[in-house]
Order: sequence, then C-alpha cells, then structure tokens
Amino acid sequence: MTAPRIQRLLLTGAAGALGQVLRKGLAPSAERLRLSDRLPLEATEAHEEAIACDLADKAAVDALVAGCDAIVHMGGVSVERPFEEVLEANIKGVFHLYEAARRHGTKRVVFASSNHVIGFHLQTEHLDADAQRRPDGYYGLSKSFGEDVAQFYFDRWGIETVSIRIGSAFPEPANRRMMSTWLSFGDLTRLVEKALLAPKVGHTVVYGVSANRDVWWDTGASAALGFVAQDSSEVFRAKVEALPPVAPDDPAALYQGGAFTAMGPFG
Ligand code: NAI
Ligand code: 15L
Repeated sequence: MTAPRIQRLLLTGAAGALGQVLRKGLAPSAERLRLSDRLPLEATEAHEEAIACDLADKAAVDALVAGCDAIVHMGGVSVERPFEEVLEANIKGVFHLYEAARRHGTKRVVFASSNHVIGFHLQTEHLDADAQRRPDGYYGLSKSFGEDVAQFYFDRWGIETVSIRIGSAFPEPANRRMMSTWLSFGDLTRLVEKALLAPKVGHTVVYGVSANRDVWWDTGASAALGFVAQDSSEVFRAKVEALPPVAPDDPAALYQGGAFTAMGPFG
C-alpha cells in the first residue's frame, strides 16, 4: 500500500449515512482523519480525532479547519427542508468552510453537491456538467450556491474543489428513478479518493453515479479524475421492477430530481 498523501483530512457530516461510509473508506488516504458533525462523535481508531461543530457557527468552523490540508464536505441538510434550516447548515455552512480554508491555507475540498442542482431537467435529457442548472428546491439551490462558492474560492484564492453531484448513494436503488441515479458506496468512496488526490482539478464538477445501464449524465469529467465505476444498479433490476408502477406524469417519473421537485411549500 502506498503512503497516504494527505496529512490531516477533515470529514464533515461524519455521523451521517455517507460520512460513516467514508470514515472507513478514506482511512488509507490520510495520516490523520478529523471527524466532525453537529452530532456527538468519538474517535475510535488511532488515526482519528473527533470535533463536534455546527457548520452555522463561523468561529467554530474556523477552529475546526485549522491544521487540515484537505476537506471532504458531507455535512449539512441532506433533503428538502424549510429555507431557514437550509440557510444555516448549507448556505452559511459552506461559506464558513471556504472562508476557514482560505484563512488556514487548505488546498483541496471535495464538496458533496447533488443531482438536485439539475433536478428540473427531464429524465429524457442527457446532461453534462455545463448543463443549465435547474435546482428543484431550497436544498438544490443551496448546493448550486455551494458550487459557485467553490468556483469563486478557486478563481480568487486558488483553493481547488471537486464538486460531486451525487445521484442516489444508498445500499441499493429503492425505486425506478434510482436505477439511473444510483451510486454504490464502493463507487462513492473510489470517486471521493480520486477527487482528493487527482492533480490540478481547479474547480471540477462531476456527476457521482455508478455504471448503471440508463445514466442521464455525462461521466467524462469523473473519468478525467481517473475514476472508473465498478458497480451497476442492473443487479437490482428485477427487485425494483417488481415494485408498483409509477404514473408517467408523476414527478418521480418525469424529472431527474424526482419527488424533490414537488416538495413544499413549508408553513
Ligand atoms: P445525512 O443527512 O445522513 O448526513 C448529513 C450529516 O450532516 C448528518 O450527520 C448531520 O448531523 C450533519 N449536519 C446537518 N446539519 C449540520 C450542521 N448545521 N452542522 C454540522 N453538521 C450538520 O446525509 P448523507 O446521505 O450522508 O449525505 C451526505 C452529503 O451528501 C450531504 O451533504 C448530502 O446533501 C449529499 N448528498 C447525498 C446524497 C445521497 O444519496 N445520500 C445524494 C446527493 C447529495
Ligand atoms: C440527495 O441529494 C439526497 O441527499 C438523498 O437523500 C437522496 O434523496 C438523493 O439526493 C436522490 O436524489 O436520490
């Protein structure tokens, strides 16, 4: 095994579903792994350290980032929620993170963006990373803002980012839409590793998706990082197609963002 090239890697959202996957999967990539979430966490391995932090707290995020040479930013609101919640965790949170990265000289960020940045495109469309953004809610808007913050901090301060528009990262696809959008945990981990270690990424936007039969997204940008998807939703096809059918005019069958396009209003 080659020696890790990152001295101290910060993983936000470490208590979340994908954070728990990456906590294990990224262990070989860094000498030290700093785990953070607003939920309490414990370091259980010699290479780990744990710091609780609310991303909405600018001073706390500044202290959290000190000493880290790279960040995998998975923390925040991960579904459609009222704007005020999304504002604190995702919009202020991503600004606090990059501002801290600038102050502390952090060189590379991997940002968990989402397919909900382009959620209002039809499922019949094939998109590359330059496709018009069509966010499908406050959550998608916050991820779109995060991508803009990443671009700005590269153009102005040279901090490199790979923004991964993650499709659906779950143990297995839960419905017909996810047959196209599914990203296996193994492929997620391999993609994040490449995003952390690939040379000269500037700000690159990639789609995070496995090698599914009917993918809606161009995967050239992730291939350029050296990523090769090893899994496919195809092995789950019979199970998913046994589920009750979805009406053709249901948002779940119409739009790339699926049900997110029809959520809200809140209150
Ligand atoms: P999750 O909801 O399981 O994990 C998010 C974590 O962020 C939680 O542990 C939560 O406590 C933490 N968090 C929330 N607000 C916070 C705050 N203000 N300060 C500090 N921590 C806070 O979500 P999951 O599925 O693990 O997703 C991880 C990231 O990937 C999220 O940013 C999500 O938007 C993104 N993503 C996930 C997809 C998926 O299919 N799982 C698809 C597209 C994007
Ligand atoms: C996301 O961005 C969410 O974080 C996740 O919970 C799923 O809903 C996923 O997108 C999806 O579109 O399937």
